[in-house]
Amino acid sequence: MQSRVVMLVDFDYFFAQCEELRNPTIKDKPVVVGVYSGRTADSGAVSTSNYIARKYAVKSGMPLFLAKRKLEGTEAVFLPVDHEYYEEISDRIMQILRGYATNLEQVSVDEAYLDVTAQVQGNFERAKDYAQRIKTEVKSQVGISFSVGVGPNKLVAKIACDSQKPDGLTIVKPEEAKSFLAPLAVDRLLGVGKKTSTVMESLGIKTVADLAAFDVQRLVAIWGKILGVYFHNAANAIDNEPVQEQGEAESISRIGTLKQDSRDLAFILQKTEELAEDVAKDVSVRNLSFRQVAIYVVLTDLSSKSRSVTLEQPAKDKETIDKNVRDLFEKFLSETPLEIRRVGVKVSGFSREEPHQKQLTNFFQTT
Ligand code: TTP
Ligand code: CA
Repeated sequence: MQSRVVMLVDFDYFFAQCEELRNPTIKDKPVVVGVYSGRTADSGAVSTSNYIARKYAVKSGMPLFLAKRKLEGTEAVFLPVDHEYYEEISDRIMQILRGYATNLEQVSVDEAYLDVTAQVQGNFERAKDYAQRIKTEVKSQVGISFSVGVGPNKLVAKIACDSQKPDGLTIVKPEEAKSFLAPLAVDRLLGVGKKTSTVMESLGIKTVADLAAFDVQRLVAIWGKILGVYFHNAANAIDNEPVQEQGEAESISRIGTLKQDSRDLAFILQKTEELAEDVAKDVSVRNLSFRQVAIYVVLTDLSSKSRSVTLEQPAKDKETIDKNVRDLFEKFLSETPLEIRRVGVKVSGFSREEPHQKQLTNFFQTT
């Protein structure tokens, strides 16, 4: 049987890279993005940092005052998180990635699995060129670099990606997969947390190779059938989880910032039509129909508002989005004297429900 070709794409130092994109003059300095709790000027925690800051041992989750101390005497730049902006960048990249894959499964704001088996005809040499092409495309279109791991399944692709960052491209062919995992510590496998790895260590299992060689019946006796078999398979680089679209039953949206604050309907609609085009593309790629159209607005005083309308019939086309967005904005502008700074377009109420297959990863949320 032909092997699947699965990619895991993970954007490099994502929040900090977005900040560099917005302001390239900070690129050569340590950049730290953090959540400021507001109690004192320096209270809060580091979300992420660029690789220059990481040289000074700055880490995600570290208190900001500690990061400041480590970067003393440098020209370090500290910035507060701006999730909406990162989501906007993330959406643009995901949209590009989606065009390169049969299936795309977004796992977080900066990570997605792509099934590209058909696109590269199951060939891992081709997969390398293909991954390079996607990297070049995203870099030139959006300006963001990412690392990518390619393997015969999600498990191997993820670990391959983690092995070389930033701007990495790591290919693990099916016949290399088992030996690639063998020397790694067991806790590199998804689902093997601190508690599990301590028990495993007491059984003499330290590396993935140890786990692969361990009697599967004993694993089942200790962890039960589902987990025991999962551990055995994972250690042997076997993972049949499909790459599948997730969370699409909720909504599809795009947000953008106007070139200048405005109350001019035509000017605003120019932007929302761009956004609607992306939304409509996404809707069509996923073969959905929507029943609700909504707008999202950030005003000059930074307050945000949304308005929505329910359609009489499900629709799938851009014109329906445009028309309803226009109606919603006409009404909205008559209700506020303020200028608009950012706008969003959202559709929801999808009528085609995909059977929701239970994911093995769901078992691990609490470990
Ligand atoms: P990661 O992918 O873990 O990290 P990263 O993208 O910053 O760096 P790299 O992949 O190059 O190692 O996390 C993605 C984003 O999630 C990150 O940019 C910021 C956010 N994040 C937090 O807010 N808190 C955290 O503790 C971590 C680990 C990440
Ligand atoms: Ca990342």
